[in-house]
Amino acid sequence: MKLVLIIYLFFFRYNKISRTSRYSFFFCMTSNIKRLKSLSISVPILYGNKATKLTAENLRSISSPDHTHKWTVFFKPVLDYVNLTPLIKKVTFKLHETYENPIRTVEKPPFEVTETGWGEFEIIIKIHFHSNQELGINEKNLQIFHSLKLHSYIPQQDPDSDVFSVLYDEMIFQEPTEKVFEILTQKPVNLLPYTLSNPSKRYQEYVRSDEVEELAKLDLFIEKIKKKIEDEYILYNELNQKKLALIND
Ligand code: SLL
Repeated sequence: MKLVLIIYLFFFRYNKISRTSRYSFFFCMTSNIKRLKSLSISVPILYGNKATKLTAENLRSISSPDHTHKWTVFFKPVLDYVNLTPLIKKVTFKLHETYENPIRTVEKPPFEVTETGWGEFEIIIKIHFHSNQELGINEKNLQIFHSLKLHSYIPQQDPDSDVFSVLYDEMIFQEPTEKVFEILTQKPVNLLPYTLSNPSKRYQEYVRSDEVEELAKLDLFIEKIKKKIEDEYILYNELNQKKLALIND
């Protein structure tokens, strides 16, 4: 179960450039409020779902007999102690219309919704920010699309174990107001050095220097695996030749 989560995180870190270009959020605005120029604050976030198969025992307590899973969809900062409540007014989760009151509103952490059901569908997670002048967040909400996952497609995994579909991303606050800076830097962890991997794509792509190193390591690893496959292939051909020679003898 933990392993699945690790694999997901690993996978999305590796694919981070494309993910981030799709989901990076920029909060920039024009107002008289003083802004900290040439500075961006990144808030690493996690969103996704956990799903548990309903057993005969806990099925009994549920009114709909066709429900097969219990699941929780959530949005949270990676670091539990990062407090986003001064910035976030509410988070809404838009469920499939087969659910009663499909738009669920959560006004304080934990920003999550737990339900039971039988099918997978896309959940729209909308983060609504406070419109306070001091915060200067022009973009008043941001939308994240999450595909609810109930079933594991990993053959090695026990089909009855919990399923996690958790994605990593970052909210990037560009040129934050002093207030936002103060809120997000109460703990030192939010200030990370950032390098643009491609300055011409300034608005699409942010890559942390340690991630560049990690990507380079992964590339090396991939090369090693490729080499191993090639060697195995050569060996296979040699053995096959020998086999054919023996058959012909
Ligand atoms: C599918 N396109 O067919 C999807 C729809 C809908 C899931 C999935 C309903 C829960 C309830 C529920 O699980 N909906 O009846 O309260 O797979």
